[in-house]
Amino acid sequence: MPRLVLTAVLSLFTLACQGASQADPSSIAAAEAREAAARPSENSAPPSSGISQDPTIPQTADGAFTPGRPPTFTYEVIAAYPHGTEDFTQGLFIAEGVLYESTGQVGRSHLIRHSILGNAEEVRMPLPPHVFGEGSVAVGDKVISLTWRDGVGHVHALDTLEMIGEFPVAGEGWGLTYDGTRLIMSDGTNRLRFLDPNSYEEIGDQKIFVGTRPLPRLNELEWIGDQLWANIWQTDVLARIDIETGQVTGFANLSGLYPGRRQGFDEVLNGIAYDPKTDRLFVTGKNWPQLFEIRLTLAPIE
Ligand SMILES: [Ca+2]
Repeated sequence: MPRLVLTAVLSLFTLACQGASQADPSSIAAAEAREAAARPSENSAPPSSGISQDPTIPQTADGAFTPGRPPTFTYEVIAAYPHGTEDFTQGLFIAEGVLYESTGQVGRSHLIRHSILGNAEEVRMPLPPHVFGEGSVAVGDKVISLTWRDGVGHVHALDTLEMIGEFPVAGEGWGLTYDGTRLIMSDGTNRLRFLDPNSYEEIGDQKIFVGTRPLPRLNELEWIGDQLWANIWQTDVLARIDIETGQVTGFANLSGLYPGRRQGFDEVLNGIAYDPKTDRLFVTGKNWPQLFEIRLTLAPIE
């Protein structure tokens, strides 16, 4: 099958999802109340043991997604690169063709410039030893990074990765990406916040649903074309999101990508980086031994 450029796939998805149910405000409110009561917390015990699929994702017993629901992408591995098993991946992005990563855990959090694509020297810049690093993204000549529960975001120079500023963050910080106009951040719920890319102040938000059902645990983020892609914490599933409507417009199940047997619940898929200039897509997970270049293709619709 010829390679499908992601931007072309976007339009196919739009057509395929026209039959998806629309959100009803009353059912959304009830579902959100249930979700708030059961809100998980990243980096703590998972809601269930093992690596499982998110129960909010419509799925039949044989793993196929329910007809009429958002369609799925299949994946193909293009290349595999080494990834540090000490690196608790919280952010992954590409700037000027170079791959960057931010990692978590107190005392082990770093901002990393990777050499694995062969176009840069590796730099590992420690974050302050007391913080728990989270998502990150480049905006111009700066890198913006979040912390989990430290109430602060950091600004770094892209060329040196040195910290040059900070800003307050309300609540928890999880994933971060940039759509060219706004920073988009997740906090573990189904609510995404928009931040001004210069002042880092909140300028809006959007709640994410599959039909009428909230999709919580949104984690690392990536802006691809005109859609948002998100990891879903504690799953190997990516969600594609129309940020203007808040609706999920597709899923990519990357189960099977992790090489071998996982050691613990922390080792989940997290980290999406896309280079629009080369149409290359990279993913990895927390403490995964490998980072993958993959290609996503829209699965045939039954
Ligand atoms: Ca990303």
